[in-house]
Amino acid sequence: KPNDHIDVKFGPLNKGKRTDADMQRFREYGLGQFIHWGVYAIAGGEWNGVKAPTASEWIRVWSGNTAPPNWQQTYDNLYKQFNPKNFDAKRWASQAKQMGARYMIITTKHHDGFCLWPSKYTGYTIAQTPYKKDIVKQLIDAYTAEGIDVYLYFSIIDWNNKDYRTSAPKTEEEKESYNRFLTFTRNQLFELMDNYPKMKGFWFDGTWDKAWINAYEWTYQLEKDLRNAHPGLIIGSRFRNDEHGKRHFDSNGDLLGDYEQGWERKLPAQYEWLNGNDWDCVMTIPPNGWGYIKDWSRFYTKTSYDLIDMLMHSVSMGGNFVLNFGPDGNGKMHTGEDKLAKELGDWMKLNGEAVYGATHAALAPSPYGYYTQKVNALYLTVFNRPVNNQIRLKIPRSATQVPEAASLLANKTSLKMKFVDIGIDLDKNVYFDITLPASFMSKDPFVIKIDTKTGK
Ligand code: FHN
Repeated sequence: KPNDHIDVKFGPLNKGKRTDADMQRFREYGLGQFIHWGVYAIAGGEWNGVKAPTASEWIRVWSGNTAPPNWQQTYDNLYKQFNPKNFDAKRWASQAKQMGARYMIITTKHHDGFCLWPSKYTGYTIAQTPYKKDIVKQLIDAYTAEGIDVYLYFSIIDWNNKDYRTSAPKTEEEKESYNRFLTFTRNQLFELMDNYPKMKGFWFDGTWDKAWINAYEWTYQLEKDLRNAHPGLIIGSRFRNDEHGKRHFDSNGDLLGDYEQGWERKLPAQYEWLNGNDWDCVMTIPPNGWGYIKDWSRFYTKTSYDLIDMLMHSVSMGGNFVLNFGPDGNGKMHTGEDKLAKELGDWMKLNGEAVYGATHAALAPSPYGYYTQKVNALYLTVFNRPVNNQIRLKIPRSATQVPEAASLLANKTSLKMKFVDIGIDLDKNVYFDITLPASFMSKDPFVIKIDTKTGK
């Protein structure tokens, strides 16, 4: 936070954390699913066997000497082939449920401008494809029926709209054109909220262009209007900036929106960096690339171990972890995604209690893994099992929750736990040793549940 207070007129609509039930629900999701789906799925990151050196959903702007001739024209006509015969919204929703996701974010429109819903404000939509049916509606219905909340990803960048621009408009003509674009954007957002009243929030993207940044007064008003029209609506920090061009946080360091949305393919190393804000981490399975990628053999893809590590890292710091899926042009998930969803789901079935509704524990980071906490329970997800099988807890004397008993969360086996006087910093901390039975083996990270009671 800067020391000097700066005058900001177009900062957050409300400062401080939201305390309403919708936001509390968001805070407790723990695990989410992101889905990037659009006409780029037909290409799958390559064309005629040549792999594009870009993220798969950016393939339209594939340039250089590997790009096929007239590539953008080819891309812009792909929608005429979009006919995902294997798409079954209920199957996706059931898979997400099995995986343990509590919310899902769907790309209603990515940077290419193609809309997965039949928007009346453009002709570049699902209604113009051979498939025709409204995909957003099917997904909202199927996921909501599974108890999974749906959020709508919406890209402000729209390569298909001739009024969209990156640089600030200068001439009168440019200003008029950009105003048309702003009205178009606003219309689409209201259309989405009207069409799909069950949606819980917008996940905005592509808001870094100068033209959008300069429209701060207009975006400020739009945020107000969106929130008024849809009580409880959740919007992250990517939507807009203040009048000094500051994005995510205004010039005084105050969060713009309900949660911090800057953790894309990265995680905070320290809890303190987050300033107590709500946040989400969105993550790809390949190193980068959000849309369908046919060939996974050319790079490292994350394992379920990696994903559980990132999930627990996020939840231990009070955030949600959102795993991205990029289905193919026929509506099928990548087989690698199917496998990971199953593995993650199996783990969540045993250990989800340490995730849902759990949050940051005010303890020093553990060398064994990650702490999460609820009222009267502390959870330690162990990734680094000590060779002596003794898990040492270091509890500050100032802690309001005191350990009482320990068990393995997955099978309820109770574990021996005893207070130990290790002879150092006793004025500040108390130590407990939990013994893991030598016979207990686990190929996956495992969770120790520590029942706690209030008191000293
Ligand atoms: O450019 C996009 C990218 O394709 C993808 O949609 C991610 C998801 O967070 N967001 C943008 C980059 O920040």
